[in-house]
Amino acid sequence: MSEWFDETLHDAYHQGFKIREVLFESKTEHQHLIIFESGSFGRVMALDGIIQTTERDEFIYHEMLAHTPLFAHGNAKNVLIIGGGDGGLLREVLKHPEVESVVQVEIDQAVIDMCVEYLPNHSAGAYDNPRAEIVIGDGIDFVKQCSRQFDVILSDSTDPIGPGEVLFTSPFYQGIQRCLKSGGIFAAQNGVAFMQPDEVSTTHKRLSPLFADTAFYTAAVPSYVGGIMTFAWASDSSAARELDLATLTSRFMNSGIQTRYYNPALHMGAFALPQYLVDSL
Ligand code: AG3
Repeated sequence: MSEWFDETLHDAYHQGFKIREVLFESKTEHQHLIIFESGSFGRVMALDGIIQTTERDEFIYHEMLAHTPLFAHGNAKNVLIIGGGDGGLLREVLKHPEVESVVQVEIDQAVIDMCVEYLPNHSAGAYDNPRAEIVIGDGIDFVKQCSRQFDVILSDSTDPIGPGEVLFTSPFYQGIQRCLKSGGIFAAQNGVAFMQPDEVSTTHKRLSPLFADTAFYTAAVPSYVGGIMTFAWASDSSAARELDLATLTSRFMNSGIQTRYYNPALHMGAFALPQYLVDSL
């Protein structure tokens, strides 16, 4: 008899993964955590019944969330990551030689520990990198109180349900604004547009009073079902977002960073939105 993992993100539509073996399952201090071997996507990690990351397609999401803002910025020395306990985003950020320090604020120590153990290729040693500093705490408290400012801030949160909900609110975005250096860039996972259509319009409404430049870019991540995943983008200037292909290409080539999804042409194209999203802004 085989067991299936049925994702509970949407009310009347779901995706299922065959479970070959449960590697870890527990109720942590903050949420239900499961890591299992699937028949199709390699190892899979879910929180509160919602797929967070899979071995097979994580590169798409983590490369796009890290490299799009980092290459657009061009000289990010200090980076802040909110969430991202599986370590995949930290791994990609640390590939940038110009990055001197990364602070990662993750609410759930158990997610970090269990992903290091059962999804070791996600962090790939990143948590031992001397440029990384891990803070266990709630991202909203951190951005409200922090005395440091960052060149790039990345929100690698869960969906706006449970512990992740506050990371989509105006008070959180106000905290981001106070922690972002002038010319800095904020990027955040913002849901699958076709399935969670209100997320784009709500985030746009909340970010646009605070930042001169608010935009969205997209990538198709198979395990986030329903079409394109959106990433929110905010900055006090549109200069970084409007860079030309030649500049991005020379930054990418000079970095020596190897990618499997991201490249400069895709970076530029990712900001082109389908008309139903343009109309929803
Ligand atoms: N990022 C989670 C994205 C959740 C998406 N779910 C959805 N809308 N289908 C967190 C983990 C990746 N590091």
